[in-house]
Amino acid sequence: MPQLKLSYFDMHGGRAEPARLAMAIGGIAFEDHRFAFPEFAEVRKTTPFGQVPVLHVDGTQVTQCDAILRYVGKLAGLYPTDPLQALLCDEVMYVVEEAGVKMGPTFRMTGDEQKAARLALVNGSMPQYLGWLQSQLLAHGGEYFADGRLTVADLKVFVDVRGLNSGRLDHVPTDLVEKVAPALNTHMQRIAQTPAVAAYYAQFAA
Ligand SMILES: N[C@@H](CCC(=O)N[C@@H](CS)C(=O)NCC(=O)O)C(=O)O
Repeated sequence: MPQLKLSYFDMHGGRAEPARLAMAIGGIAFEDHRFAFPEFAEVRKTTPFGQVPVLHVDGTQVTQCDAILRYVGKLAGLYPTDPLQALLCDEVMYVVEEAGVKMGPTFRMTGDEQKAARLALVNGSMPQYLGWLQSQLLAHGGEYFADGRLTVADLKVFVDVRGLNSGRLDHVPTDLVEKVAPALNTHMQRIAQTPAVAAYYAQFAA
């Protein structure tokens, strides 16, 4: 197994969290390099695009959260080997990532500008992508997004839905998911209760 070091903010969410979960579930040893927000200015000087997450694989640095997630998912046995199931998995991951890209600029806004930008998403693209995710989930049996089992796609959506529900995103109502795609909340709760996921978060409980 390669030496792995994953660098990201010290939070239970965001773009590296699905990869952390995948490695924890798969029992893949890795260095969990977490840093506080004020340290980001220094960390980003060491990354190719001034962005995180980055994964070091035997000392080689790689970027792009979904490429990282797919790679560690393969190591952890959480990425389909069947090409069609892998495609379904990738599709879900890209949809979540695209929604994150739309949300990204609003983190650099404040006040009325942020409110207007976030409400435009809440009333526009967010119900659309959440509704699509829900329909995909239901179309594939309602439990998992692909391969009839837990995959990295489930982890990606789990982290996203938990973030939307958390109240950490000002102007995004905490009941948005429940209103527009309640099956995603049921899915989120089921993933949270998966023994390996529950054990992962239990180790952080004070
Ligand atoms: N395409 C990259 C985007 C990474 C990204 O935007 N990361 C955010 C944190 S979640 C960041 O570093 N933002 C700082 C910036 O873009 O200046 C990926 O998929 O990993």
